Amino acid sequence: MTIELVDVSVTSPGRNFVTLKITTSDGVVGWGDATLNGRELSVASYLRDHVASTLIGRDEDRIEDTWQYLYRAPYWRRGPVTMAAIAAVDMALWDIKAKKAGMPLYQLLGGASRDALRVYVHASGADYASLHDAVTRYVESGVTAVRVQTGIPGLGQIYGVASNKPGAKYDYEPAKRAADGSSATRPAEEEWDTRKYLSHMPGVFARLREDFGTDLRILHDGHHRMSPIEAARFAKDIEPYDLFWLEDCTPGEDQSALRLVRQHSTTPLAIGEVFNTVYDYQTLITERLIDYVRSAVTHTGGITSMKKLLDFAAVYGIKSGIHGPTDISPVGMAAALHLGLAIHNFGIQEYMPHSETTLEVFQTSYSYERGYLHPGDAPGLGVELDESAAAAFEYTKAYLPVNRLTDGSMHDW
Ligand code: GCO
Ligand code: MG
Repeated sequence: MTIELVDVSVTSPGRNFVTLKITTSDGVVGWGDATLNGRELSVASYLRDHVASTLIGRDEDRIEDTWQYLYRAPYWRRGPVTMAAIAAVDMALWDIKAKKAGMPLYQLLGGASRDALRVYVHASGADYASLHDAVTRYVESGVTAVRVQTGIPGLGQIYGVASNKPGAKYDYEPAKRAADGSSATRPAEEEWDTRKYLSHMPGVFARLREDFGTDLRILHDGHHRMSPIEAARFAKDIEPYDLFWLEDCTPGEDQSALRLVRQHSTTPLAIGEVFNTVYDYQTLITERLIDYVRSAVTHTGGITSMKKLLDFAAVYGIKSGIHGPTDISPVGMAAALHLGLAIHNFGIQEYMPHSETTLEVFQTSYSYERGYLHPGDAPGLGVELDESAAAAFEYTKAYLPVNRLTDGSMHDW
């Protein structure tokens, strides 16, 4: 059979998502996630204007060949827009192949290597008391790993700290619409001071260890804000608190920065949510400068290339920590779950539950229970987009914030 229809939908059930639908000549439908937070329409155009017509008539079973065709055809390789577009096609084709086989996708990837995927969730608070409450709630619900982010005295709203609105069901949504809910015209601006952050955070980890003991896995995201020497010092200072990982301590472009961090500390390191190919990891993996690969399946070319990347990492004893914030759609999340269930070098899965509105539009068969996720046993990826429900939520532009240092200079957000 062949690919007959390729459709792109941009919908905003609570937040924006770009979803690819591929239909075969015998009517099998596959879904792919192409959401690139804050730059959604670029990927939608890439798929609609430059990819869709080239797929019509191709054999849907030739997944590797289609991946290579899309990677090589434009001449301009890599980059987040291109790799998110390729990822969406790749996911949709794996979805179709597994549906045709009548199996959940993880079976085609080698079958389950574990019963379920351990997740980490996001606990945050503007101050220690509210962070402590958030961690307590999660621990009581059975969660074994928490990512902790907290407000820094003297700074306003910062990355990773939820608004803590009463009744808020999910933790943190960094892409902002305008205050009245309509499309934003520009990013919000936040203020940052690395010195204040570096002097505050070790004390927070010390208190968490004291209050929650040694079993709890504690993770933290530096969101690319430290210089190499600042990160080296920080990773060394926090060693006694035994973090599961320190994520994105330095800017992602500079792979060699992590050499300096590694020379000074045994705090495990994770990086990669802004990466999009295996080449972004070449130095990091071959020199064993990291412990966890943080790429999203959605931003790294899909299941085909993520599987190769993680197999390469496995040779060096490096594990997965696949990106799973709310800006990865339920389709992208399902792809991460099937892959994570199948590979041997699974580390942990990030889990930030989608809002109820999102889950009315995407029907999912994956399930969460007491700190673990399972992709479910529906054939394929196990996620279907309800197109008529999706049509009610028009695209609404939202931007990720930007950061300025206290003297007004631009800094990494
Ligand atoms: C994470 C990430 C996210 C990103 C977001 C940007 O570790 O989950 O840092 O919170 O900020 O995905 O779109
Ligand atoms: Mg992160």
